[in-house]
Amino acid sequence: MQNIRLRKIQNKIKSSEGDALLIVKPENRLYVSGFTGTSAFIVITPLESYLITDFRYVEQANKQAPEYTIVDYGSDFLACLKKCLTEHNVKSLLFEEDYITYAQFQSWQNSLQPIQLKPAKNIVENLRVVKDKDEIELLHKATDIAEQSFRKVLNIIKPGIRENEVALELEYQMRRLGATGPSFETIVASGIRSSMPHGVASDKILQPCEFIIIDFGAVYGGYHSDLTRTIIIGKANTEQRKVYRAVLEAQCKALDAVKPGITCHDLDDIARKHLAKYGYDKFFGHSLGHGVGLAIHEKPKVSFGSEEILLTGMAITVEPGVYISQIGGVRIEDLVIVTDHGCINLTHLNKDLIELN
Ligand SMILES: [Mn+2]
Repeated sequence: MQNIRLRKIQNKIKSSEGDALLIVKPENRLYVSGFTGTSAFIVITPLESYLITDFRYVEQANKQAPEYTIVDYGSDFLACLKKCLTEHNVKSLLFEEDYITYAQFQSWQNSLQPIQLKPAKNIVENLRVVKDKDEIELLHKATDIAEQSFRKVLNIIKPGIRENEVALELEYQMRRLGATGPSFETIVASGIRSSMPHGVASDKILQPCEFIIIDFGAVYGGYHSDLTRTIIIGKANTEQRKVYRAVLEAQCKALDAVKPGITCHDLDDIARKHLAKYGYDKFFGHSLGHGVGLAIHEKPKVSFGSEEILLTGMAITVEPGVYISQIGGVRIEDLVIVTDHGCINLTHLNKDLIELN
């Protein structure tokens, strides 16, 4: 796969204003090379590809990135980079403008003269947006791990335990099942805290009859899963049932509409309009979803302002929510892959309101 990706990048460089591309962003580096280490610089020219790293990673890079010439930069990375670029007659070097700090830019600009640095955006990200078969399999596995963990953790949720105990248990189970870590800081937001869409687990004690939003995911093979379920300990009251039903219906409507060709704006609008029927749209203050892959949030943006169009092979979340101060919040999130005629939902957990005894 990496060689196909590399050829595509090389074609992009040929039609760009640069002679080479420098990749530093970890997920882009992993995507184009297969290298999982935490420190390396990738240089791609239309004909060559280099992975420049230090002593710690040379052996690993040789194993993981066979498409690349591995270079140990010794003690001076910039001198090594300049030599490599000069040998290939590179006059302008594209760099990831949304990742490099101003300090790095200045230091590179000084050291690499007379080579010009050219800001570039989304060269690799635009390729990452459509997932191939291997990537979909990893997303599937990452989702399975999260779901199995959730089922186990449901058994320990009861009044008296703390939100962060639930989060810890989920993360422990995910690691046991092969995850390299959680996709992000696990959200367990109960009671009035559930009206904070991103309430990470706190030391709040779970109480009966409160909503508990649990938003979490596992990383597997570099790929992230992302799912949310809202549960309750004991029986939900009429208002809680109404909020839950509205969110679930909005989510199902949006899921039914996922297919190639629809704009992200229109998809978002379907869920939002449905919530409006209940008067809840004003409590849905975030986007419907986002792309997921090597990063937890990546293209496309599935939001009201987004004109991006869904394509077969995209991986997106569909996660409407309603958050009412003092009553609490509900969010339901699935991760789906866009297919030629609709989508495959990777998330299989039941979506009826879970009322724990
Ligand atoms: Mn999400």
